[in-house]
Amino acid sequence: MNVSLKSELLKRYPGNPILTYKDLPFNANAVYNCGAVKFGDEYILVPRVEDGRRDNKLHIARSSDGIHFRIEPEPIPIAPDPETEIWEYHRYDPRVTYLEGVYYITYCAQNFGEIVRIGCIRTSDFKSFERLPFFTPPWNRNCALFPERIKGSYVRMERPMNGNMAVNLISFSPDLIHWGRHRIVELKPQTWMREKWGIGPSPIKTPEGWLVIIHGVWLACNYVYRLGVILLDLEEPYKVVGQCPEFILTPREPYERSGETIDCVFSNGAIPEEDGTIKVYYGAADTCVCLATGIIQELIDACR
Ligand code: BMA
Repeated sequence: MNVSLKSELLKRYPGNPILTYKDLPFNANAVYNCGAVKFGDEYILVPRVEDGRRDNKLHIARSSDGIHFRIEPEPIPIAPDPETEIWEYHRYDPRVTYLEGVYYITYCAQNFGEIVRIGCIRTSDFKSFERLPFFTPPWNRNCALFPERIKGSYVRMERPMNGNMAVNLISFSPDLIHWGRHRIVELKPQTWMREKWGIGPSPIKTPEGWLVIIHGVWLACNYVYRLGVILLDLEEPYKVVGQCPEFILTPREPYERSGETIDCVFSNGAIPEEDGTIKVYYGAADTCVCLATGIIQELIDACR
């Protein structure tokens, strides 16, 4: 692979950021990293909101054009884990997947002791939400479901951690409760993702493979978060069939370079459109929500 892109493949919406703490009807520190999905004619974002105590909650934001969003003042009501009755203190980085007629939201669930694992809720109307048992054991902070079963199994990509070591896995389940048959997803390491990488939004099915937007982390004076793209095999999704060696979005604008976390673009929500474009919603500097667009075929070609 010897791609040299003429420019980054994602193009920023000129009116960025599209959501900031000023759009919230209460005192808050930041709003960023949102899950995203089309619900009928409506665009729905599920942003991470840091309130005035800097506690993390998940909210719903709605839009008719995918650009101007109205955020609901109350966080999503999430019950304690049905088995352990543990109620996590912070919820963040939600990923929304439409699967067999239901919207699943996987998110980071973190308690006072800083233990972090994946929680999962589901909804069919974005008004009432049902909680599933904890989706992973501790320590895990990246998890997205695939939007359909593969060979009869539910599939997810996840990233358990061991200290600073992280490994990306594809796991399978017969029932969304018991997970196993883990397979490692191995990329060709690139400098810009040297420290670690992980899944962004849930995978998008294309005729040429599962298109997966990822984030990659490089340690300069601080961690620098960038976005990239890979293509996974449709039937055996632990096999990487394409990888764009270059990043597709890197922090350049002031709202990406300065904020709560400097030099950070991070995405966990994207919406493919019928005209072949994709809207990628990303958190900038862990402070605000931004939008970038791309052309799906260009992303696939860059992976090939
Ligand atoms: C990751 C996650 C993201 C965050 C990023 C940069 O580990 O916690 O929510 O945007 O770090 O701080």
